[in-house]
Amino acid sequence: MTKTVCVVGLGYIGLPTAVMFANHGVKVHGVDVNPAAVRSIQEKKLHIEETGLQERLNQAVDEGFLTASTTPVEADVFIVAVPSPINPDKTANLEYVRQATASIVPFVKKGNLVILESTVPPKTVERIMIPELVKTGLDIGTDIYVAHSPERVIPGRIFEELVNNDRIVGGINKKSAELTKELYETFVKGTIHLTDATTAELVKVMENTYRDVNIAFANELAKMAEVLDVNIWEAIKFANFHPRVNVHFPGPGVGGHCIAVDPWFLVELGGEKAQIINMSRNTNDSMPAFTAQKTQSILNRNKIAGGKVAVLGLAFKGNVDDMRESPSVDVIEQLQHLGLEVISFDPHIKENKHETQTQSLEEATKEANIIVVLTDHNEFKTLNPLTISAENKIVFDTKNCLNREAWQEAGFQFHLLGDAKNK
Ligand code: SAJ
Repeated sequence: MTKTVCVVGLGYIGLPTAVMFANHGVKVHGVDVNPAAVRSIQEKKLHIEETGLQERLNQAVDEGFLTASTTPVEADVFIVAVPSPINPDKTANLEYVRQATASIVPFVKKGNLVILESTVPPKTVERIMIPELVKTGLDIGTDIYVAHSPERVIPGRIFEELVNNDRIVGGINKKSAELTKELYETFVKGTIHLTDATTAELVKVMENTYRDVNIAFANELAKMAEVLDVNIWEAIKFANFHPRVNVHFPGPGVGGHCIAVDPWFLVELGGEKAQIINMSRNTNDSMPAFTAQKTQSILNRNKIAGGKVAVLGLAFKGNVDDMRESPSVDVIEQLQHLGLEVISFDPHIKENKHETQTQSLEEATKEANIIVVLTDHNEFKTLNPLTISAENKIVFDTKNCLNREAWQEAGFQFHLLGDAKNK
């Protein structure tokens, strides 16, 4: 029997997931509280950038397999894929998860399956979702089934990873997990591993925390590079030739809605026990200030007082249009704090999302005393430095994404984050 699916939350994960089911012959209804997002989907216009999404959305809507509205409808399966951000005090904000669950309560019937996809602190299904679902009056675990099936895809390669990545599915009981596995087998080619809901919640948060801690290690080493008199990128490259070593890379900070957020869930739950996680978060959060200070010291060394900084890259990482928790925003704030003037450019951030933004690379660089590259977009990697005119020919690469020789040959003084051999 073909199931019907209602996806609540049509953002970076909900929309690709909805589209994927629809492309595989499942009738999907997408729900979002934002009427503009719903309208754009109905009109087959994208409110997010993702490789392959437009074609798949067109197909889903044209074939009549994807509809959207601001309120849920009855379905066999409900998938909740809403944000789970942190509050200013770094505690988890689970209000969207709670509200989304509450919104489906009037539509949930006997035999339905409810799946949470959002990344959440361990025990969220138990403590936030179940108390809402109890209000259906149905028996949880026998009348309705509940599972956590965290997404694990990387923005920019979502469709490839949705299909090929393994999935971890945690049910509140065995039947819930099995039904969820059966559903995702519609398009998942990776192995689907079954466990309980709390373990699945922890696994997802652990994965991102592993990355955060590893990046913090790289950032700590980058800060030490000058003392050690090395190029840390070269050192990491060599260390990673060891078959059991995989050191991540330094940068101007860690952004995005996942890695910069999820470890705080464990800090909140673990308290004093979560020391390494807490310290890593703080190390990564210290990188924007470190980057700004380094920018200023380069200017000082060149005897440039004050100064205009051209920031290249507002997105939190290369080749995406996502600015959530972007370290670039913090770096700019820190630069301004130091009395520097900033003009920023990002070919992936289309509208005016930042007050320093210009849509013209030329305008950003022409009067710059220093160009600071914060995001490793392909457009920056392949920039021809001969076409860049600037007040002073100084460039600071924080992502090791530029061709040093080409920039130096074009007359630029080249600086790299984590490299003592800047010349
Ligand atoms: N970064 C570094 N150094 C590195 C790698 C990344 O500074 O060596 C920075 C990036 O520039 C960026 C941030 O970290 O600012 C995060 O980028 P990312 O590419 O590592 O991760 P996300 O946030 O795009 O996606 C992650 C992925 N998790 C893992 O790889 C363990 C993805 O699989 C998850 O689905 C996603 O989080 C999520 O939604 O949780």
